[in-house]
Amino acid sequence: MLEIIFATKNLHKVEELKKIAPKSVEIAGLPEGIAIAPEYGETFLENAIGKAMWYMKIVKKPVVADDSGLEIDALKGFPGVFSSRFMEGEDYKKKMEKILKMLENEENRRARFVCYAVYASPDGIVVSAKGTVEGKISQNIRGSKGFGYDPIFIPDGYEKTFGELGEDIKNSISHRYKAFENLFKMLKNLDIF
Ligand code: ITT
Repeated sequence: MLEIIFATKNLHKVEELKKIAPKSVEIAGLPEGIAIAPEYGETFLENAIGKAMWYMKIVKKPVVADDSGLEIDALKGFPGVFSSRFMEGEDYKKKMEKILKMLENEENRRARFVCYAVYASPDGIVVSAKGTVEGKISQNIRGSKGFGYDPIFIPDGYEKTFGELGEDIKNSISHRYKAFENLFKMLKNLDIF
């Protein structure tokens, strides 16, 4: 059994990955009291590598990290890499209300969640994988399951938001599911577990 630390300060992500990861991998959270990784990259991939390397150097064990976000076509990809930092300190209800306001009268509601997952280990191996889920932004905030922008994102093929659909469906189609499925496949091919 390979133990991998999910190097994130977002506990919702850890809970999701515990359900997504193959049985042969045990996912643990970060120990408490570790300084938060700075996020200054311009792309998801730069940020994901930056987080994985930052935390791996501190815990000195294999880690995975992800950088993820919501890209809205009518807003030219915003909030994208700024999904977490947009209106920092405000709760997600306020952030979602602001986004719905920005999309008022906008017909094009196409959007996607993007996730870059990165594995890094002290022996110098770094592997990355990407996952996306296409969908659209709802007209209002719906549902209270999941986290972040889940209550305004309707994945293609469904009428409900991730906030309404719940974890079983989300974890079988999400950007995070696809990115980590790809990542674990690559790690297996490299005989890492
Ligand atoms: P770490 O950097 O510590 O991992 P974080 O939450 O700041 O935690 P990110 O920088 O990757 O992580 O920001 C991603 C943000 O994008 C996240 O806070 C949500 O607002 C949004 N997001 C990403 N995945 C999401 C998902 O599955 N459902 C809803 N919102 C999501």
